[in-house]
Amino acid sequence: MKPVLSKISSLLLGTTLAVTAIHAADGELSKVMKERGLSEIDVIRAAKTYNPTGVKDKYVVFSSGGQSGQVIVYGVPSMRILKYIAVFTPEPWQGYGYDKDSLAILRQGNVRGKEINWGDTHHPALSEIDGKYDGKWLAINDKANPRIAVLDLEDFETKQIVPNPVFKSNHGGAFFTPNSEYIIEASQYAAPYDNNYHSIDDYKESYRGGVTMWKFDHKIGRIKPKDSYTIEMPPYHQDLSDAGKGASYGWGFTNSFNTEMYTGGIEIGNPPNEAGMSRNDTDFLHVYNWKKLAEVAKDPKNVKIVNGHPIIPMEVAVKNNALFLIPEPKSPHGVDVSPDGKYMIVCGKLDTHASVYSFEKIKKQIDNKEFIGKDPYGIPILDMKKSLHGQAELGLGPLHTQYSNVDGEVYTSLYVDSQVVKWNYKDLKVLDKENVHYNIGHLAGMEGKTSDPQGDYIIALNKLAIDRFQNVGPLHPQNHQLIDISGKTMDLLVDMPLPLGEPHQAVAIRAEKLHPHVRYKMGTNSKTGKQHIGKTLAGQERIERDGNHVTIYATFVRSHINPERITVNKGDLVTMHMTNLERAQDETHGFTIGGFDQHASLEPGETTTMEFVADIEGVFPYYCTEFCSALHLEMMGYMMVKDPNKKYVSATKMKMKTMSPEELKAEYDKAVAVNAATDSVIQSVVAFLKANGFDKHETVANLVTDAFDQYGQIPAEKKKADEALKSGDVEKAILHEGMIWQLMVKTADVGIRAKDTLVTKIATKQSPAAARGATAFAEGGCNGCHVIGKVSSGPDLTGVLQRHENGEKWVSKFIMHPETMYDDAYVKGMIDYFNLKMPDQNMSEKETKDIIEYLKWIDENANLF
Ligand code: RUQ
Ligand code: CUA
Repeated sequence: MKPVLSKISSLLLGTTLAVTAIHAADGELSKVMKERGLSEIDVIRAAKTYNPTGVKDKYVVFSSGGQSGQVIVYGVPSMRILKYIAVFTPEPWQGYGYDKDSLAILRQGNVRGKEINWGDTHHPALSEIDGKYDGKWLAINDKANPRIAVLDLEDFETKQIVPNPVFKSNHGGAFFTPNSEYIIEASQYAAPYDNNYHSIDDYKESYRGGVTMWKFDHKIGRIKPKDSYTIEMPPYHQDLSDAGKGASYGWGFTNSFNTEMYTGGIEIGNPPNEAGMSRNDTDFLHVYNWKKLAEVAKDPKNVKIVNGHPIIPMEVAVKNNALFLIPEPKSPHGVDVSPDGKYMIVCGKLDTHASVYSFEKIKKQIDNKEFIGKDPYGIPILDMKKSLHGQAELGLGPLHTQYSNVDGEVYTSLYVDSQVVKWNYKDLKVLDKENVHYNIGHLAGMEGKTSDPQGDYIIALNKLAIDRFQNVGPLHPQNHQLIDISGKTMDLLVDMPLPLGEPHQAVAIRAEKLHPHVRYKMGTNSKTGKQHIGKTLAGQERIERDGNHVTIYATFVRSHINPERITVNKGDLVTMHMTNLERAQDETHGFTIGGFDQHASLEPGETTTMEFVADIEGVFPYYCTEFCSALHLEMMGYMMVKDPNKKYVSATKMKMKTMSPEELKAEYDKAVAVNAATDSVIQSVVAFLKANGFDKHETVANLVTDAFDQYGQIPAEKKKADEALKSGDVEKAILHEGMIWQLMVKTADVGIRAKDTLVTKIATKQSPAAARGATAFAEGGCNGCHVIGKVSSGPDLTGVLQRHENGEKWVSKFIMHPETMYDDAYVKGMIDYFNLKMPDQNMSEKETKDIIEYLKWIDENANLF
């Protein structure tokens, strides 16, 4: 065997399985490699990122969705997309912006009373405790209409949008402070704080930059605008920010460009912005003590109120020794604080260096009031050289930096060179470079900006994809590339096309830190987390009319919507409260009424409301939009809108052949008999579950609860069937019996899943050999004919070792050389019965031995199959 194949196989299969599997893999693997033109290193990279079905990722990434106004969730290392979360943009799948409750969240983002239905998301941020991700909340900024949104990681939904009352754009947000006390939002393009016209000639006087510190309530996951404040800053274009931690806890850092305060005018013959804004050799890193300023802001004397929001004027911040500037190489981009908070790395797009600032050196100058001067607004300037730990020459266009688990080791993106550079910010040495395609912007490390970076991988978020993917027209997908950083040198593993927005930045968290739930407490408004006013339980469904306001309390459960007929008058305001009564995992129902631009997604236990004016006459089918069950298409009803000013004549009834009483009775008897038979299957499953202590296993117990949710509805249905029969309405009785059968099928469906799960939990543990045997049995195709516990296209193998004298030998021989035994009387009989011959599956002696062990394990657990 080729050594590389054994290496690959052990990667793919784990060492215990390697030896057996190699036999199968050797020929097959080289064949596939040849056919697909894959090199050995390709296969190793594939093995490093491949997740077999059911296997989950180690990290979860939250990426900004750029101009889509959404958040994209995917896994690492598989790079499989898990979800798009609606944030600033209506999103129909989640019903976001289409039902009343989510629309209320979207409308929180109105700017000056105007509806804004998109956003330019840049920087997602995960909440932190002690500088480490806690997996509770996610915040993200909208650069275009300066806003911050908060998402709850218990259900991955947007819960709050907060517009900035004074900024006209932002960029340097969202960034959490180390204990999620605040979320930092820095403005980008300086503009007047008020909403009035100010001539561009008054730029220096009337336009301002700034940093808003949004107070965050970590317990409930909401920004508290009333307790928040903004630090006024000069009309430089503030850019990215980061919060100090550890040694620099309490401080914030925001860099800037256009300290020239250039205002363009290309149309009147002035040189363009890009020339005027990059004229100076240096711009300013803003250093501010947010902790102190939070106290300062509490005294009304210290703030001025603009648009109802407190601003700390620059002179107040300066007087309190809480705002400073340090020169930084021109047009910088990222400022990234080290895990211990002692250093901040600033990269300048137009400079080949990364500048490593030392907080200790900065603090010393601040404490000694040692300044080289003041800017035009009176803010003290520190000496750049005295603030620097040092600079490292990295390459062209350095932008952003991420930290790793190795002390001093960092990764920086090089936009112009299209590279990631690995270097050491302590000794300032470059260690390795890796090419990416093309023009990388941000890069995302695994918890790479926390005080506990994990290393493992770096994701390159490239600005251009060019020729990497199938051409889908002039608008190309985005390209995220996964790089393995666990070795001495970097290794680019895989490309992922992202067909949405320009994802600026992404943050990655260990998957084990996330604990999302699978269902809501019954009747929850997911947007508020509280009980919904429209919560409706089974039996409480109703339609209420108050003047021309019709309120419907509806429930959803596989496979019907209650009510199924709604008649309203043209012009009525229709409020429909909908509760998904399901407890079963992933049993979401969707809801729409055609023609009214309405859609809702109802997760198990959720209640939501849609509201619209029924302003057109007609008949409007409504239905469940999620394929939720075998009778999903039947999950429908009609809304009929009548014009109150019109007279309607009912149609002449058609004459159709009806069934005779005898035929009806026969159908009824059949329905009852089928139900009795189905029920006995259910009872046998129930007996099995009880006998094997199902309630000791939580997942099984949950499934059984789901099953009994359905089963519990049967007595009421039976009562209706019997009443109908008694009153002579056999037709109706048949329909109720039919409903009983539906409920039984749903019960059995979940019940059998519960039984299978229970079997895996209580069966004796497989020996390594038996486990290998199970794999060989499945992969060798034995299960095509033999189903354990059942006679299928071949005999049941439970007890097969006991059926023959010298059973193990007999079975081994039969597996390895079946053709030599076709004349054996028993085998002959079987061939006749099944009309099939046991084929030679080319099992090796080792595999055969393992299969025998597997068969022994089956016999040990025969009672479970
Ligand atoms: S940015 S490519 Cu909007 Cu974060 Cu740097
Ligand atoms: Cu409910 Cu489809």
